[in-house]
Amino acid sequence: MPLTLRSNRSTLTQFLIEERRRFPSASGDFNALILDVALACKGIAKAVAYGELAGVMGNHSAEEGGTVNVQGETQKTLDVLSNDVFMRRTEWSGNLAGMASEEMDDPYQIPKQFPRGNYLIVFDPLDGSSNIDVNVSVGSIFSILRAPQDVIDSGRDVVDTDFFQSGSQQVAAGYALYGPTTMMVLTVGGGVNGFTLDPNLGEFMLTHPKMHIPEDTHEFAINASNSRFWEAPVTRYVDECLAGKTGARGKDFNMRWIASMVAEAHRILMRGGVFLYPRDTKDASKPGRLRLLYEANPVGMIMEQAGGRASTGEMPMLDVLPTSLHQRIGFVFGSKNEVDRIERYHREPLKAEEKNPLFAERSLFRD
Ligand code: FDP
Repeated sequence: MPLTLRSNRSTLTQFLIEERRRFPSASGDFNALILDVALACKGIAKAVAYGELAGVMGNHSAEEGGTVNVQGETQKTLDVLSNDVFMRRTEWSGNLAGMASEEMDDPYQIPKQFPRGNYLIVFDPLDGSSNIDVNVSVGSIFSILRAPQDVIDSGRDVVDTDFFQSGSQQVAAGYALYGPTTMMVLTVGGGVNGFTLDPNLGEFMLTHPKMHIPEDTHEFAINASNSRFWEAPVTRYVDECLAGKTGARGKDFNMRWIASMVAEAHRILMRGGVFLYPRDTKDASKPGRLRLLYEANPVGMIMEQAGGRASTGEMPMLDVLPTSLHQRIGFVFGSKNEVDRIERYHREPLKAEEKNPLFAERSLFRD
């Protein structure tokens, strides 16, 4: 058992206070908000850890209010519970003007009995939750934006368009990962820092200061069962990785797919790699699977702040101007040189044989 009380690591609170000293005019509201989010994540971590013992596994029952969210996805009991924890822990403090979540169709209004503040929070309360029943690591992702000035001045209810800010306007972004240890990874600009939840103290302790993603990698992550729907530049990239030493890349690659984006993001932050959930032709109504506001933007900010990159495949993710609250988008992130390469493949004109992946020189379908 580690002697955590004698450790001289910073707590998340200490870290935030020390950061704030660099901005003497800061009110402290922002730090209070991050600490509320951290408390929400500790609560969700507990619920996830108790699992079946707490009776929180499986699908959310129709009797309790429905089973499908705005995305058309089956809600897990833990999705609904985590969403509730996030709302309850952050709505009361007077720091938020409104919030939006993967699990709610419309923006959530801060109840009248509470004061309204200067920030908006957007979150995915339990990313990777379709895997929760098989005990795979899942997490919560959040993005903090400034509320538009007229929202702050008037105190009016928030509407969808108030959240339509590009990722580059995020004030902070982070995720909690509920894995063998519970971690919180946070950027408030100026780098990325990782905190591990000390179960003895109930505090997030700074264990991974100044996280940095290696620029090169030999690991890629993609759901290969979608390969027949990929666009040619993605097929080209993956085929070259699969060809390994014998192909254009001249080195062997390893593939990973946890199917829990927050866990993949963490792996990439720790040791490099590239993740692709690209735009594809599987479903014309869905230009990508992942959501811009509460998945791609916060993870994108973390990647860029850690020296990696985040892209739609064609352009920097953080430059995209959102057009809807639950907008889906192709998402490529991780080691800088790989993401640059994938963007370059999207820009380069295609050779005839690359236009149809079935006939690509090297394709997953080739005998
Ligand atoms: P989930 O729906 O379980 O929350 O958020 C979308 C996501 O998980 C990502 O975390 C994950 O990478 C992806 O879906 C998994 O998609 P596939 O089922 O296509 O592998």
